[in-house]
Amino acid sequence: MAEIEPGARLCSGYFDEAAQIALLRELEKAIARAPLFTPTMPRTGRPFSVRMTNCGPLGWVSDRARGYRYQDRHPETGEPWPPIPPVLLAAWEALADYPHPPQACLVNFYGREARMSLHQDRDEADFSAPILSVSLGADCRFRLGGGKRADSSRVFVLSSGDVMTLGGPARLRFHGVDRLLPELAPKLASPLFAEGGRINLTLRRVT
Ligand code: MD6
Ligand code: FE
Repeated sequence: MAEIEPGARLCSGYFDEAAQIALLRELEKAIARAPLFTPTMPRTGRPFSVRMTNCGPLGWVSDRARGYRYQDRHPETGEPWPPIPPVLLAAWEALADYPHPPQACLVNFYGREARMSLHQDRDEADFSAPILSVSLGADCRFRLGGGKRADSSRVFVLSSGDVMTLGGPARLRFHGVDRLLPELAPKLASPLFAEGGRINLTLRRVT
């Protein structure tokens, strides 16, 4: 586990290929129950370029009318979110250094053109827990900024199987995904990645 900035730790290749494939099978099942949806921005209603779903007791959603929030139901099916896959709970136990399990696992799916603009994750009531992020599929250019939007930022690559935690002094740093990188290595075999793409999972404490 490398500390890239105070509180920002990167564990490259934490999940080996077999573990990534096992996790993908779990996600295929979760997405069959809780389909990917396209969130929209508060006020403007502009669609995100990523599609999302969640696992766990709570899930993060956004739409024009009600903005960013956590809720216990899928916004389109009205069903509870499926459980967080046990391998992710184990990764949290191993790496989060926090005495309670995650309450939400946000699943972000990036098609080849998707990106995530610079943001802070601050819809949680408690910032003492880290956020743990898992990457699957295509590599991406990840940008880590500072505590203010205008602060300088650094860029590094996140690859399939990597786990990153943002905690402590890094918990509220701005960050985003500039773009996916060309897929050079063979893709992970999954209907989810039929046209390439990337999945990012973020485990969070909410309340
Ligand atoms: C992504 N990640 O990697 C977007 N948020 O696709 C995030 O927005 C993120 O990686 C909080 C903590 C870690 C993250
Ligand atoms: Fe984030």
